[in-house]
Amino acid sequence: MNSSGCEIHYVDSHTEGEPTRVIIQGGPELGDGTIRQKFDRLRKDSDTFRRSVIKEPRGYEALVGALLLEPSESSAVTGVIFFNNIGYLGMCGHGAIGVAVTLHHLGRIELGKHRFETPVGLIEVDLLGPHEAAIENVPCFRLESRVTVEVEGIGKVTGDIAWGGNWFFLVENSPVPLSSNNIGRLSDAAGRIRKALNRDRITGADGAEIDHIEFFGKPISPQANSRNFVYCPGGAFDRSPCGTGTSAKLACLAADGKLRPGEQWVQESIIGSRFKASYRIDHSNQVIPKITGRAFICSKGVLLRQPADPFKNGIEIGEATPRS
Ligand code: PYC
Repeated sequence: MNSSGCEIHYVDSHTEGEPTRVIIQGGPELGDGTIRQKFDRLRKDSDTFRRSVIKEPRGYEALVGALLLEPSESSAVTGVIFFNNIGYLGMCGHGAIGVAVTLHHLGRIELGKHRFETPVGLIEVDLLGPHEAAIENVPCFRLESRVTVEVEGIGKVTGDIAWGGNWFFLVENSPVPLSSNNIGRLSDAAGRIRKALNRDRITGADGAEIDHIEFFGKPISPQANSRNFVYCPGGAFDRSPCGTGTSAKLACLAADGKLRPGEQWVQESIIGSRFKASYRIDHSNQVIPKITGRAFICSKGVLLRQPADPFKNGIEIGEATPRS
């Protein structure tokens, strides 16, 4: 290490507006094993890495990080762990599309089908062009339908609980009009709903926290079936239609018999960008969503963490200024 400290090499992209920072060099040493085991070690022993990459002054709230790692599955071209401003994501749909486009930009993969190993399982990625990829997600399902919760300042809110690679509470009729002028009000409503779910101990399977809230309404584009707003665990909103959120939606549509296998669903985001989505049923009768979207490279470079920098591990808003 010199006065520049450790160097972290990255490529930034956006997938339908939602940013992904792919770490291609300079991540922590996580030993051998599966991506799930490396994920557990990263969370337990090296969380300063996540904070320094995502939080200000090197990152920002909306950014999702993707740490590339050696996969344990021989069929996978890479292992990947996704993380955000407050923690880690089991899977990330927009992020997986961003990783595929980034690997192609770096000359590491050709167009065509590939597999990525994630902490929640293997996903299939079909790189359709330099700026477009389709991901086949892990099996997704609806856990419960029409769950009603009393929310402070809003009243009763009813939604479905579904797994799309992360846990979602899906509210069919948004309590606030779905306009990008209303991001503050939408975020406030979603935050209150998440608080009410926690208060009433309404969870995903095995007591898992429902950390994503998703609102739906009528789309603006005639080419879309629905518009959404997705509130992410750290308080940011998803600029894209959210890959795992769209997967959770497909699981609900399939459970309600409203979308057949192979039929297309176009999900519009709060900023008007779109994912094309469909699903198939696998041999064990599980819903396997496919999400197609575009990603573009925005920048690449090197993050520096100088040893003397009091904010080399990111700024914890609400915490006292660190002293050396
Ligand atoms: O695309 O799955 C997604 C996602 C999750 C959180 C932000 N984006």
